[in-house]
Amino acid sequence: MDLTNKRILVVGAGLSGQAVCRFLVAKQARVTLTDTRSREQIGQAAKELSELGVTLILQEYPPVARNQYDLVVMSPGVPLTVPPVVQAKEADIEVIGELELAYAFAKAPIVAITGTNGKTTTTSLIGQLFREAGFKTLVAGNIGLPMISEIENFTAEDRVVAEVSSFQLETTKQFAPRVAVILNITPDHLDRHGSMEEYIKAKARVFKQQGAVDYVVLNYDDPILRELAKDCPSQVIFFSRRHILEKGSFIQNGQIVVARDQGAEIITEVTSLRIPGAHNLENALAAAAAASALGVSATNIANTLRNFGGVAHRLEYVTTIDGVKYVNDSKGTNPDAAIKALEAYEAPIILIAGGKNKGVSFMDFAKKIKEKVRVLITLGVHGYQIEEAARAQGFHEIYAVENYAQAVELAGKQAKPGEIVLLSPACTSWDMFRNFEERGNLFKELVLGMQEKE
Ligand code: UMA
Repeated sequence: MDLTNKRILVVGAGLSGQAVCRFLVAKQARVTLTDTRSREQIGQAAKELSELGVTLILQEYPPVARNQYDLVVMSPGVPLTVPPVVQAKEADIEVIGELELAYAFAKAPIVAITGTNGKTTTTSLIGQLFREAGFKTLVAGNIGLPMISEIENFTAEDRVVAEVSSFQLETTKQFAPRVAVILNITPDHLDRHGSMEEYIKAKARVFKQQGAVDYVVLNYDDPILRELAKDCPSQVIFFSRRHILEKGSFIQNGQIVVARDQGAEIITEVTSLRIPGAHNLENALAAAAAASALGVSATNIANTLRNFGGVAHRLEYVTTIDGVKYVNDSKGTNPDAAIKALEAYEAPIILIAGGKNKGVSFMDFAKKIKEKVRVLITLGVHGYQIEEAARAQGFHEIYAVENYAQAVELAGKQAKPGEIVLLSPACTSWDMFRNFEERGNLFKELVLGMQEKE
């Protein structure tokens, strides 16, 4: 892709848009960046990008007319219904996302991980699998580092492990990872995609352009994915927590097994994994299958699986105070993720939940609350919806609070030794915070502050 002197409009001045602008400037493109935020809101980056020669059009989108731009590059969080996209399509101007742009410059084989839940953990784990097997590895994408900012530093001998979201997949064209992984698909982001069907379609784009030499790793236990397997142009490798498979990764006699054409190999005992919960076992199975497909040995896989301690904000152990364990699962931004968090523990749970709902039902979450939770503390703009759903299930031990300081203090007072205080909001953080990291960090700070006061 020759970008020299190309007139390119970048939409969204967050992490993704800023990285795209820097890349395009380095490629001598003529770059315009637009965002609904103001220069002050964008801060230092706006100044730096201006100095690099990027034209900034802020607090409004520029009109996009025929022959005005050669390309539009979208940030994942900007819906494709915004005027610049609609106008670009009318004017026959190509619209892609950062992921597609990065793909055009990628030389290393890419493992792309998507799914409703478990993406970040699995991406980190696969990254660690390759690194510990001796590969120079880039771990990037939705996990927080835009792929475009590093992609050219990796050669055909290296590995790229990318967490990809349905938002990023919506704007792909040629994107064809060497290994695509779909962990699971349950309702999420329906406010953006409009329907479950459209959401599934977006996820399926991860393998649509693959060829016969590529692999797609799919969860055999997920009926949606078993169905999708029929449409894959690449070689399907299933993983399963419940079934023994002829080929793929699965559990047999308490051990993780990877079976390939060359035969089956025992990797390690399920009990040797440090990451808790059945869903993490699925993440480990998927990671083992993907790493094995790209040449990581059974011994190396076993060593990494035994070492891997998980990622921040995902069932992250914070501390124990007076026999009460505090766990930060701020990344539990949808009901399914929060259900999995609740399922990961045997002890009674004091749950802090709520935030901004993404247009999904809390009914199944409420059923799990009834089963696992002793006290529910709700907050955020849609906390009341979780409260209503829990009451409809006959659960009434609920307190609505206004902020995180109140939530943590109340949780500390309510919890008894042996119990768990879990932040797993089932909602995004976007009503109160910039992102789930900020929310999780505040939770951890408040918990550790409480410990200091002891
Ligand atoms: N904006 C507009 N118009 C709009 C909406 C947003 O101009 O209609 C502007 C905002 O004012 C802001 C910018 O767009 O300045 C934000 O862009 P963005 O939302 O794409 O966020 P980035 O900072 O670029 O981060 C994105 C991903 N964010 C989303 O997909 C929402 C990050 O994933 C990702 O880590 C980053 O690129 C690097 O690749 C975060 C996320 O929440 C973790 N992802 C969702 C999830 O995991 O559920 C999909």
